[in-house]
Amino acid sequence: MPDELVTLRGTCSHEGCEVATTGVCVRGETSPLQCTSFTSLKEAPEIKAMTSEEGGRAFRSGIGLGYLDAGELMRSAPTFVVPVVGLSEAGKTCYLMSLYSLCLAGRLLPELRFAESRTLTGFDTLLRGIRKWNNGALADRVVAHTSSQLTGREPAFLHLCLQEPAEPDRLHFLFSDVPGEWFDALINRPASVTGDKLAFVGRADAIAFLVEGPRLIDLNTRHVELDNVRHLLMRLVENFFRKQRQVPVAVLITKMDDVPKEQHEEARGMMARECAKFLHHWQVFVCAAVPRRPEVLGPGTGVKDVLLYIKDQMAKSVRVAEFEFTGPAERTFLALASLRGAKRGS
Ligand SMILES: Nc1nc2c(ncn2[C@@H]2O[C@H](COP(=O)(O)OP(=O)(O)O)[C@@H](O)[C@H]2O)c(=O)[nH]1
Ligand SMILES: [Mg+2]
Repeated sequence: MPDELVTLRGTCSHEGCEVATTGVCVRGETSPLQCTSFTSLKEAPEIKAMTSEEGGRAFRSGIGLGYLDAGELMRSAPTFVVPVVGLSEAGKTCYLMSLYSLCLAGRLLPELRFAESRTLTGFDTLLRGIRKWNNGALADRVVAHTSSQLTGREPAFLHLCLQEPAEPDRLHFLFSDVPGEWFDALINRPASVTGDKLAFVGRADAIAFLVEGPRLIDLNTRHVELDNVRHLLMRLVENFFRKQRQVPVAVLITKMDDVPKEQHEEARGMMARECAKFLHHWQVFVCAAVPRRPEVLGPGTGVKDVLLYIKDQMAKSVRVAEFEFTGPAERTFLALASLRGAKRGS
């Protein structure tokens, strides 16, 4: 157990640092103890219990559920797992943050309404970043970098429970929020992550795949970006969907407020060509989750569309959803279509 992290408690005098709740030093120190602004308090037993790695109940990184808690949720209710895939800075965490703010603002209506979340603390921690906007202008970083070190070997999942107003069933979603470095490793050293850190991708019900729009459009980065997209899609298919049906993939072209509108179709076309080579069920979305230029695309552009696409695909799916992360052995209920009217396990 990384003692230093689990027993750490204290306050920081550095403006904007929320190490007390997030465990993350905004000045970039590996441990808050190395930061001169941090004052360590005596360890409190209740904090230790909350963050115990052994108990598996941790809000690891202060953000999401670990496998144990996610598993518990999945045993109690049909749950859709949606890995959010993309290299560092693609906009994964901002997408989730934006999704949560749409939930709170009732902006998923009329199709969906927000019922609950078991990761409110995690979402709120992320949202604090957004609230620090200065007159609508984004700071350089609106969310803390999703740290490999702090999230450890396990992925973190953010939970949203949504309901279609006319339907009785609640739809539970678990979105992964994992470091982009893990997907770098999937491209360059797949064996280092496929059996361990990214194994949950094999349990996906749908995938959200993110690529940075401005990097697709900029001729200096386009080649590298398209190469990354191809490699990442290829690895996903090879490593997780060779022996089972491919799941639907929502492809998000992010930060499109930074791309002139005349070039949006060009970006969409580029991604559509790549998707057609590797994927069976996919749709491309132009997004601006947390725009720097809200006058070009408003906050949350594309975010709801992606969620509705995923939800609709679940409704169409005849695929058998699985219980927990354990794979086919414990298949218990059909996907969304069968939730209607059918009791779980029947
Ligand atoms: N212009 C623009 N920038 C964005 C948008 N969403 C995210 N970003 C920027 O991209 C950076 C990286 O986003 P983040 O969600 O941390 O990426 P992650 O590494 O994939 O989780 C953020 O700090 C934002 O400044 C967007 O919609 N528009
Ligand atoms: Mg992140």
